[in-house]
Amino acid sequence: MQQGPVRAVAGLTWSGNHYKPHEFLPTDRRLITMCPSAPQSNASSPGLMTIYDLPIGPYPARVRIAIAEKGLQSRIQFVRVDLRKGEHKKAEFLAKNYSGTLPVLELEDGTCIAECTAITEYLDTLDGTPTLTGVTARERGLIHMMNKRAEIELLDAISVYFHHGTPGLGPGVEHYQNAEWGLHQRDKALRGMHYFDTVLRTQPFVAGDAFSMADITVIGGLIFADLVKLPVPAECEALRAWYAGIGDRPSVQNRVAMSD
Ligand code: GTS
Repeated sequence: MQQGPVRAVAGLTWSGNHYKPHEFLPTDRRLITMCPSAPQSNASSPGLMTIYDLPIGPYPARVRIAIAEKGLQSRIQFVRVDLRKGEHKKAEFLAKNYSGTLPVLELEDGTCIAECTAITEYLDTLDGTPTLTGVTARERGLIHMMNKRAEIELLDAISVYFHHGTPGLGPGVEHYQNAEWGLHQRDKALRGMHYFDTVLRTQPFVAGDAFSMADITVIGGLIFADLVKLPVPAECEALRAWYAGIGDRPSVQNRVAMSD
């Protein structure tokens, strides 16, 4: 695990416990793995944090949207991890996240926080004015309930479908697949879409009257649904309208480009 402050330096590649020079110039950062993107701020600014993720990933999207909603871009640098190469299952990455999943937030002191909900909670309370995870006990209870429901009934189900019911990340990474389980989870996700449609017929946002972490998780689910070509059923009109509207938020629109 990395010790001491993280510093993004153009032209350097992370090599386990230090940065080493690239053997070629990083003209196309998408070709460079486990490599920091250009820092969004002066690298010497206090509190610089690192997100290990993949720009187009649905789970990474959750944290990227939260970062933008909180206006924290200037305090984050991104390091790309290549899932198809299985970099997330290598010892170097597992030392940061035992579960071998993206994203991971690394603090300046080397502390690593995995799991989108935990990362979002951390970022949201960083400035003492949470806007995504609720303030009152009632808000927090409802947001966490709906967030977990969005994971179980939608996003995680689609993820299982991707990894089991489709070729997933490919034979080099997918060492066990159970197609029946994958298709079962795909059907669960479709039921989940109908559930969230019902919710959004009676309230503007997933956990009530305000945009929250729970909305972000449903967005992550629908981003993943797009990737695996699992369209929201036409009869889910409220969910489709909500998704169309929420897709206009700058945090959603700019999530992939955020690390360019
Ligand atoms: N419970 C985790 C969280 O909430 O952070 C799940 C994270 C997760 O599954 N992330 C995906 C991953 O690492 C990233 S992405 O598919 O959305 O890009 N998948 C790789 C794998 O092997 O599971």
